[in-house]
Amino acid sequence: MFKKILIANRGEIAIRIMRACKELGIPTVAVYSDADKNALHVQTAEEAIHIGDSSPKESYLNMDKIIAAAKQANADAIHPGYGFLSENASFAAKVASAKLTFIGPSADSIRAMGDKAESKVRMKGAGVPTVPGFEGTGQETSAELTPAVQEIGYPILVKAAAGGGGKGMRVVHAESELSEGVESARREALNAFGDERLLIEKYVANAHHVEFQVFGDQHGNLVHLFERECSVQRRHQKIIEETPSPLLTPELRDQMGNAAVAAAKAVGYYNAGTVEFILDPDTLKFYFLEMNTRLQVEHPVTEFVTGLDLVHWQIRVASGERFPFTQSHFSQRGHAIECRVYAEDPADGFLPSTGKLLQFIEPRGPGIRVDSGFAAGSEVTHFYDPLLAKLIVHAEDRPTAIQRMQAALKEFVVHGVVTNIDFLQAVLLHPDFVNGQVTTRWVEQNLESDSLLSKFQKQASGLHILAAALADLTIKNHQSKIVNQNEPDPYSPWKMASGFRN
Ligand code: MV4
Repeated sequence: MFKKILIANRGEIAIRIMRACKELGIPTVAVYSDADKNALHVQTAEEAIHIGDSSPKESYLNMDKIIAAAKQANADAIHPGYGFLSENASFAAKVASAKLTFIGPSADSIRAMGDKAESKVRMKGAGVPTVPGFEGTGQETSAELTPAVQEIGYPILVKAAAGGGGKGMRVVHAESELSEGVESARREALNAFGDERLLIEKYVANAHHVEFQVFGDQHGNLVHLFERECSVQRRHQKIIEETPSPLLTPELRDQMGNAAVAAAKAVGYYNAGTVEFILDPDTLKFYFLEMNTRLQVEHPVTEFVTGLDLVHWQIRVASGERFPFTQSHFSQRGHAIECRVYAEDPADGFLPSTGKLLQFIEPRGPGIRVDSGFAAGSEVTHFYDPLLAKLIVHAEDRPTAIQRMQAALKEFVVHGVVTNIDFLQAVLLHPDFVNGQVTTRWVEQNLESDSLLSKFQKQASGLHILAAALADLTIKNHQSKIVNQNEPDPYSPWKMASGFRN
């Protein structure tokens, strides 16, 4: 087993990984940028090494500085978390060349899945359903494309082969838009990825995003850990995730799970990964989209319903241990939902909100988990993702989980920055969500028709200023009494002030 692990990340995920290390008795090393010198992840680790200024390029994305820090601290493994270098095949390879263990899949698996054209060909070969379309050569002009596109039928989606996560995509509805759509997608792909290759697919409109967690060891054992429904998202940013998906039947779950395992095995996958599908709610046909070769933000819902600690096992299989469980060991117990609490303003175009957290009280109770990287007094800066916390609940069934989430969101007190908490409540209350009918375009469609946002427009910004001033006073009072800020204070003025916000 490893003697010491460096965590090449920040915020809630760094702290989540440190908890697993602590349980395994492995000391941890944090790395941090200028902006993070007082961050919680730095205080949570046994050791911390400063790696550069606040811009990610100079710190959390700097491979050489991170590897040097691991060497300096005498760590023998690096956990990349998600984002940053987690899906960078060169980083995984460099870590291995430095005689350190990358806690994740092989560099080859990362590379194979990073190229959407290559991965699609491999998936087809492995019998995994993919969206009808084509990839490859002969795409020089739209004249050459026209006959092939006619065969697929409009609407089509043009994607960058080097893309992923929705970057560089264009929907084309008719032949008259084809050349413009292809040319602009090609320019954008070249600009963003330095690679102008494109994929062309039938556009599956109004689909659900259903992904499967997979997990394997380095001895060929690989299972799936069921699905996560992630359709509540806006501009490719997920907002709410849950498991089980309200849409899947046991038969469909088996088919998709088997396809996910086949997809992972086709690239010799080990460690934690996620196979993304789109699911057409009318035909219940599903199609492979891409595989994310990392631990995902929303992994806690899977941990709740399967009882498996994914990070714990990531570390054990990375050290060469066998994964002792087979598929039949796992079942889904109850229902779990995750809400991403962002420091952003839904009433102002979801603009990120920065500042000092004057008050930060997380909900607690049976079936409630909060993964966060902040505490009262923490600074939210514009350098990093505005995710404040992940609020995850687990209950016996979906209606009870929704109620538990609503109650927990009501108890979550954040002052000093604007949050999306009221917006999350509005989604949870919406009949489309309650009925499990949300598709990937739902937030944008409902925001455009204004039914979700209208209640926030009225919320005058003056109230926030007043609230922040009051919170500042409260915090100073609390500090002088040395009150544990993790204990909700039943007499807090925030219990009353929160009435403003409804
Ligand atoms: C699609 C699609 C519809 N039809 N492909 C978005 C990100 C990338 N993973 C691929 N994506 C999509 N590919 C076809 N042929 C719709 C999406 C899509 C989407 C997929 C998953 C989650 C959210 C999404 C939001 C918009 C579009």
